Amino acid sequence: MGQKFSIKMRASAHFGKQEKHISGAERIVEFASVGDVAKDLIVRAQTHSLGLPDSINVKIEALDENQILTIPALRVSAIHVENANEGLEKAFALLAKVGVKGSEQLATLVRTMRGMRGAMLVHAYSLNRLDDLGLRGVRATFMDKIDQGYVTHKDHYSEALVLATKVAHCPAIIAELCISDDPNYVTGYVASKQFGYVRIAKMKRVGDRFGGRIFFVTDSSQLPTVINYLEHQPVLVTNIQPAPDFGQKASEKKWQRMREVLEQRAQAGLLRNPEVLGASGSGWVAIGDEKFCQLSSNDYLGLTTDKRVIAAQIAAAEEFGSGSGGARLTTGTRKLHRTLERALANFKKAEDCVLFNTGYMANLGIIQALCNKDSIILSDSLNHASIIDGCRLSKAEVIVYKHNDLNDLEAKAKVLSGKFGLIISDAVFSMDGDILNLPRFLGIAQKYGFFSMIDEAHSTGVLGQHGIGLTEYFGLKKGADITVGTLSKALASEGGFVTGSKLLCDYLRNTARSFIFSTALAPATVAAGLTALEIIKNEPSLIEQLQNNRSFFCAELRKYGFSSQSESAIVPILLGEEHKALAVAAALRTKLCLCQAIRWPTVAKGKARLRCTVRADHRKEVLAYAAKSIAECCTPLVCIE
Ligand code: WAQ
Ligand code: MG
Repeated sequence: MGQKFSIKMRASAHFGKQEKHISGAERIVEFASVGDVAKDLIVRAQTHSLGLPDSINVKIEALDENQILTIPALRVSAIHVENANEGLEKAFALLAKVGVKGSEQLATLVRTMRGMRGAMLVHAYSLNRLDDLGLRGVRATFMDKIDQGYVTHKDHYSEALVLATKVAHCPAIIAELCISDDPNYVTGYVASKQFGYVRIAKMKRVGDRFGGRIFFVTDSSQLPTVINYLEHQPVLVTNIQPAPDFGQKASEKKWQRMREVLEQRAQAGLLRNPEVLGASGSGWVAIGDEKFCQLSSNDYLGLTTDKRVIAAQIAAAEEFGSGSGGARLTTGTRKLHRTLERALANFKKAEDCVLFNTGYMANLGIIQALCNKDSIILSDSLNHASIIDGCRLSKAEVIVYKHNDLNDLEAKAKVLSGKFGLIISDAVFSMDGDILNLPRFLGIAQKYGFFSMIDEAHSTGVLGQHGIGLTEYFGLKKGADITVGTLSKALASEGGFVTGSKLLCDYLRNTARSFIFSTALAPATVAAGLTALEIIKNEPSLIEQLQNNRSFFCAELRKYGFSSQSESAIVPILLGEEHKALAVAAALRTKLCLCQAIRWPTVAKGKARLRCTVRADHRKEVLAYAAKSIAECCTPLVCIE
């Protein structure tokens, strides 16, 4: 064997004065391998999931052959535990065996391990920290395993076993405790010469950001020797055994990730478990034996319980059957589908219309059909998930602009002018209720040569004197190139649609995959939408009623100190923390108001809210009562608006 060299790699990224650690690794290799291994480590730095480094340090030094200690790896075992608490308990019990006692103190120490670069040296018996190196801690270096075949990816287990073996052989260190600082890596270990390297399946919950290492030192007078050994003594570890697993059967193990995700969501107040609602009527809904004021429905005009809509639905089912029995391009198209498409085109003052099965599928299908990997899409940061998913599916380059910030949009559009692409925005943002500045939006699309696309899910039947939507609201002659709408909100049925030029619609019927490969909407569903549309056309007073209710409700809320100003039917009350939103919603339940707490992933984490929706069929007394109840339920808490 020839002379050995140590190779160390450290990669980081700089943000102003701040340095972010990306990746670090070290090897001990023979001279002939230095080049290859250095290259592997650099590639590892360049491909780390934490991001691209802007600085990579590689240090190569010769080692004194006589100095190198070669030691066999600690013996390894693994413990399966159900959760992090049990894992820590098991870890503390093992440490107690070698005299490191005090579960509570240890638990506190563990929680303080955050942002550490090295290990804490802690007195084995008093549990006081001995080093004064703060977040830097003490780093064990100059170590590697023998016969490793230079794997470049990070292998948590074998790297940890090498370190643990070196540390366990340090004079005056009796044991080690390790929890990864990677929020997704929950397996940790305790190690000592006495009980070996014991992997513990869970030492923290997925998502927890703490992590670090503690080396337990028996004799504080030995501190200089300890630090010198850790920092300078080269160690090669032999006889690394494959990672022992946790004794779970493979058939069990594959389900583990699902359990963990649900567990973690539950802890964070993010687990969904929808309420089962009963009968509904004008502005109310039953849950069990009680009638609630319905403050969370998108049935903005209250037409889902309109007798005419329901009668049309029944008649269509009786005539055409309960389902359409085929896709639109095969055997699913009935006269009703075309009639509704023409009626919608007419209502939106467009040449043509294509029905989709949901608004979600409309966005998915349209965006994917229009754009490919050579296109660009400019998309508002708060656009609906269906738009985001459509963008992803299209493989286009997506440029997200600041929410409703058309200066930002214009700046970005200007740079990209000349490319083929699409600018997309919700017309009314579903969780904030704010409205797109359509004239300016269309102006930008026109000026820089992009398609304009808006999603009028929450403005159709709501905005403009006749409920036509944003174009009418702004008094424009011509709307966006591509206008998406839904039948499932003001139009009291279900399904999505797009209106625009005949060329656009012919193109989509031939290329939009979510249209082509879905069974056509059921005739009854189409008939309900068609009837609701006729009602809206004949009774614009419904929209006026909705708008009156909306301004009344906002004014009532303002009486209690809220800043509610919405122009749409959506009136959000921002609460921030997820548990807080859940608490207010629960309190409102006791007052017979049903108002949904909206949480991640529907809105950003920490931006949970009540999403109140006003309907045309809410009575004023009920809205006044609801506003008062909301104020009472929010009072013990602080709203962030
Ligand atoms: N010397 C001292 N402390 C270190 C060192 C080092 N060379 N490297 C890391 N640490 C400390 C530091 O505080 C880190 O924040 C913390 O340890 C965790 O480091 O069998 O991945 O690299 O599957 O995130 C355990 C493997 C994996 C269990 C541990 O540690 C298994 C891991 P990480
Ligand atoms: Mg780490």
